[in-house]
Amino acid sequence: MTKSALQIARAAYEPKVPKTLKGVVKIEEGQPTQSVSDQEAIHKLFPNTYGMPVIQFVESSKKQEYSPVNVGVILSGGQAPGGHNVIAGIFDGIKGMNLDSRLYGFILGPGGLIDHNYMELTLDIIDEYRNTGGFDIIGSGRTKLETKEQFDKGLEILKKLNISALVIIGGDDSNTNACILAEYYAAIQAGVQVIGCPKTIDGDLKNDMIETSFGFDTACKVYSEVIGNIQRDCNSSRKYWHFIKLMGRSASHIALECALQVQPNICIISEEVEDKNQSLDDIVQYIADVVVQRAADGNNFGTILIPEGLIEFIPAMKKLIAELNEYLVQKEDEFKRIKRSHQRAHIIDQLSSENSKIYASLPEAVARQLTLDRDPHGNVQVSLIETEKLLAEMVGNRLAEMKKEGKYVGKFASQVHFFGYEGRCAAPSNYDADYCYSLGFAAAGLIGSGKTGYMSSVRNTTAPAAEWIAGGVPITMMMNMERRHGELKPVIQKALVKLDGAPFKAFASQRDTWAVKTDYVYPGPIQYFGPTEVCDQPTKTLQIEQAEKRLPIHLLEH
Ligand code: FBP
Repeated sequence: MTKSALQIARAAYEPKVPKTLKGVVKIEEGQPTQSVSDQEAIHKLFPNTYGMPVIQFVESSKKQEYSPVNVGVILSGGQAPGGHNVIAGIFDGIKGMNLDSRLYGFILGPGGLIDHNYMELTLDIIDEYRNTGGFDIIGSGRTKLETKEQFDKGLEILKKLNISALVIIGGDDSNTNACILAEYYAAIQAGVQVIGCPKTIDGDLKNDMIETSFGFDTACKVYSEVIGNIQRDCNSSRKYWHFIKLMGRSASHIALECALQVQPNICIISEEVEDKNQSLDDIVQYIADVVVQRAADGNNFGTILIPEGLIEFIPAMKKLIAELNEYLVQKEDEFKRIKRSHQRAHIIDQLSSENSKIYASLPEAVARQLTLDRDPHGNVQVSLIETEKLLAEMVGNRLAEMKKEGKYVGKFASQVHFFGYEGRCAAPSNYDADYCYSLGFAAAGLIGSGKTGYMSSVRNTTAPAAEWIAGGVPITMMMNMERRHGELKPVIQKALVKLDGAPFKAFASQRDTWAVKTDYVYPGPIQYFGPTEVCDQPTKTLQIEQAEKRLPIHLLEH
């Protein structure tokens, strides 16, 4: 296989790890823990794995003997840079405990466990993938591991391969399921430990104990590089407004982090839109006003960051989508019989007056997407809505109205972009390479200590890697009860952008200046070799959050 010069050089990179993971290590257990809320209900559902202590690895003077262990690993959900290093960390960790230990990878996600599709990961394979992006070493998938039948089917292959520990690398849902699986295997005394690992570029799996999910750092750096390039382009030609949608599913962490890195003219934060009960019209007007203001200074260009999940956070759009879902599910046949060219008018006629007004105001293509692109349950697929095009078109229309009213004299031309897949498999930044390897190594340590129902954790990551704190957090500690598909279920709380959190406040305190001034920052590409301030910086979000823990907030805003 031909490799690039960077790939070859990068293969030799040795991830930096916490001091406490290097030599002889023992575990230190904290106090018993509680779930974030609904303690009684969660305790009842997890009698075997509830209340366990937080664990930290510390240096030890006494070398411990370990028996060989066979471990299985699964990559679950969307790709995130660093997954291969988690696997390398697990491999080196269990081999370090006993050279006869073995690692098996289940192919294409949780489905591989259920379908008994696996491969052994040997040193030559692991070496091929060290410090590389992607999940292609074993592939990933979105099958949900949640039923007893699946758990039992999985246990068959685990028993056959003599696997006594399974590491599930995934987001909040996959780790919730890892916790349920750990509890089930503990309850039936299956002899299989289950350990989770926090992955997702979206950055929404984090809490007091988990500082960040891996992949967020690299993905945001890739998007910020490209947005920076776009900003230089638009500051050079001075003729386009760029509408840039960024992945992140519901949460706006990626958009916020990129905004902190590049200082765009506008960044919309979905959580704020919901909190302020803003309508689509409010957002359009806000953007149009900034365009008008900049045009008055002769600046007919700019950048606007839009989080992927925006539509679902606009309360009025949510209501419209709910009514559309109901109508389309109930009257599907009637709707299908209507001529395509008459469908829009028909929907406008059927909806309540408030929703009908909003629907009528949407550009033709988006209105069509709302009624045609539906999932197998008949629901509108909100994620497919091209919000960047929707906003560009609506802002253009609004500006034309404002021009007629004599309120705007500039020129408006737009370009649209969507960045997501471009960053999910990038070669991990030094931060992600180090963080992931440490997470994997910590997972091996948890296995060696006989733990189950834990998520591997590495904290204090804004300090030099040697000072990072590695250990494990009971997954039940992150849980609460939430209504999902009409049923109350125990789940890990998803972390959305906190409007009273320091990263949002840092952004909010500067956005009005960024809107009118051209105050762009051009972060440039991720650097893998060079001075530490260039190569090893964590995200702005993490730096600001960690600083908040140390300083009173009013000192952070300036
Ligand atoms: P995970 O939550 O599984 O890590 O996936 C993140 C993500 O990249 C989201 O940002 C995005 O909405 C989604 O995956 C896209 O999914 P798919 O890969 O199935 O197109």
